[in-house]
Amino acid sequence: MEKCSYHPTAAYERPPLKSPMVKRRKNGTTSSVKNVQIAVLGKDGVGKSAFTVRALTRRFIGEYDKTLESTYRHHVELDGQFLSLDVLDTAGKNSLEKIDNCVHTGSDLFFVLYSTIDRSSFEEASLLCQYLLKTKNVNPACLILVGNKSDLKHFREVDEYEGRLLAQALECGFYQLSVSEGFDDSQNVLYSTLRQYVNTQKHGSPSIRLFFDNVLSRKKSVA
Ligand SMILES: Nc1nc2c(ncn2[C@@H]2O[C@H](COP(=O)(O)OP(=O)(O)OP(=O)(O)O)[C@@H](O)[C@H]2O)c(=O)[nH]1
Ligand SMILES: [Mg+2]
Repeated sequence: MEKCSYHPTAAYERPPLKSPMVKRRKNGTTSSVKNVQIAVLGKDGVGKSAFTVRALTRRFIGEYDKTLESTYRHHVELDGQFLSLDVLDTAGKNSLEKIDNCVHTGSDLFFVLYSTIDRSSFEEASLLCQYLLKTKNVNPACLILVGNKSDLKHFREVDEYEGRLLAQALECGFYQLSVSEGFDDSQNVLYSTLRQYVNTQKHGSPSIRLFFDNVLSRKKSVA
């Protein structure tokens, strides 16, 4: 179901799309390619770059340039639908301008990360989510709260139920994981979200409540 290419490019310079994008299968049939713009947000150090690279390439790279903001272009085939992903891995201090930019450059999905060993990052994630939902009118179905670093149990400052409660209050998706422990949890978070997004686009928008009843009744924690 994955991957054809992996190209970090400069921040906010999302590559222009050729329209219409069509992919030819081996059997000669063609299928349109859907572009999905994704923004990864959260306080510095919560694991945004680690999550992005892990979900796209399975690799875990311990240290990243802290000021480097990158967009990764990646191609996947999911349930017969070709997707061209542009994943914006934000870096540095969050600002309203930066978040506005993510919205205005047309992000379809927002992953907001916090670290389970840093309560202030959870508070910042909460503010970020509220800003996206209330001020920027982002659909909660397009917002996913992710608690990272669940492997560091002895340093834990945010319990899983707190993340789940916040997500329920905001009606957004929620996962808790450890990016460092394996690639499958990060990929599950990405692909489950993409699958839901593509289905919603295909079959019309179900009610948000129905959507989150589905999401929240599935296994919430992949940790
Ligand atoms: N133990 C543990 N460490 C992690 C995990 N995820 C990321 N890290 C580490 O946390 C540190 C920060 O990760 P980054 O991916 O650079 O965080 P970031 O959010 O991109 O940080 P900025 O780009 O500075 O905003 C690195 O040392 C990672 O190796 C995890 O699940 N568990
Ligand atoms: Mg980073």
